[in-house]
Amino acid sequence: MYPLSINGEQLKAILGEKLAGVQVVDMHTHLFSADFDEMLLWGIDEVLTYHYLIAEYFRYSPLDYGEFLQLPKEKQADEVWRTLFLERSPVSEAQRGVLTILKRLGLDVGSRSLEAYREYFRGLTVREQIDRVFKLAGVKEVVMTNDPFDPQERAVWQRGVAEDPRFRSSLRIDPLLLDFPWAAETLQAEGYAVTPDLGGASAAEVRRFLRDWTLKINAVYLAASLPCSFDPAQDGLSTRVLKECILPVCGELDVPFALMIGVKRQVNPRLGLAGDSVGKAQIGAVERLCAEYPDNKFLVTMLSRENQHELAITARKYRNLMVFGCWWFLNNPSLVQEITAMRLETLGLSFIPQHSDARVLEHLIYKWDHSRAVISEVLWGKYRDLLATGWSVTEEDLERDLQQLFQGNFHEFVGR
Ligand code: FIX
Ligand code: ZN
Repeated sequence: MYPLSINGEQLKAILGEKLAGVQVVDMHTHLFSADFDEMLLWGIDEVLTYHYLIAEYFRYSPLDYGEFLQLPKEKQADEVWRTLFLERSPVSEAQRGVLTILKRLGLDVGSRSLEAYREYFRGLTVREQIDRVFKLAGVKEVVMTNDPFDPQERAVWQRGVAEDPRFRSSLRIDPLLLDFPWAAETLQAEGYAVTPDLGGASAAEVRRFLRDWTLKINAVYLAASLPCSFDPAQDGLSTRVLKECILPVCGELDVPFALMIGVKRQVNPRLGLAGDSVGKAQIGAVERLCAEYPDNKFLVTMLSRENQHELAITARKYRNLMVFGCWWFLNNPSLVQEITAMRLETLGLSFIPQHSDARVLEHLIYKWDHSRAVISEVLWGKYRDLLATGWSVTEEDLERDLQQLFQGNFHEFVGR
């Protein structure tokens, strides 16, 4: 028997404390290290113009979409603040997130003074703010989304990026799968002999491109965000690129391929980034890849709530599949609770419970605060059930399990 076993009363407090103290690895964000200059978004105006909030702003505003999006950022932020915070109570998850950020930064949430919040940020440097936010959010490292098709980002890598161990890289290659002829033009311009129909030596050249970039940026995984119609059983350029280029390079370099499945891009293009939606995908696509490529590793998240159960079941069948995160429209407390409980019941501790998808530095604070609180409640319920059987749970057990969920599963799967 373990003399240090915790009883039910102690468990909640200890678990909350341990979870608050765990330094998480955030395996998918849209953040950048300070060396990427203005590509790293931070500050109150960026927080207020997050595309989640823009979508909610247009639920209430009659303003023309184009007119709004052409306003300077500060004016957009004024509009969002007035509409979503001053004229009604900010009860949505994205609205509440802004308040959590202000509170945790020590600002007076009750003052409702956007000017005072702006004043606070004016006094900071980005490097100071990175340190502060990582500390407040309890984040040890984040994985960036690095796009070799973006000329601005290519220029940064070409001039060289100073190593910051808090920022890991991932190679994001959506255009190769979604619009190969367009991607081929970029590759050609970069000196790879690729034709728009993937003819001749194109496949070998795409592989060379993927290899070069994976090694250049030291990517921990390759990734693509895919539509709900994604189906590698269909013939076509996309399937050829996946099977002849991406998966062979991932296999050769022993790097996982992350599939984020279930987006319906630009359902309302006038909303810009806020115009994407969700659709139910076919789990068969994931099953086939895991079965046909047993030596490849797949990190998978799906956007539709309806796909969550079958995705977890699929992970029971294939150990080369690691399920991660409650993505985007699923990152709401009620859904995180439901999905995390189902995953624990189905997969034990063998999944990655959450990623932030932060687009603005300060998002790390609210996304992780909110997720930690929900996941703590769910875990508490599970440990309580164990105690009820006579099983003992020690503080060391809790530390080990949390380490596995929030750091170890990712690190072991990517092997880096
Ligand atoms: O494709 C993705 O990585 C998505 O997460 C984003 O592009 C999306 O716009 C987002 O910010 C979701 O949180
Ligand atoms: Zn994302």
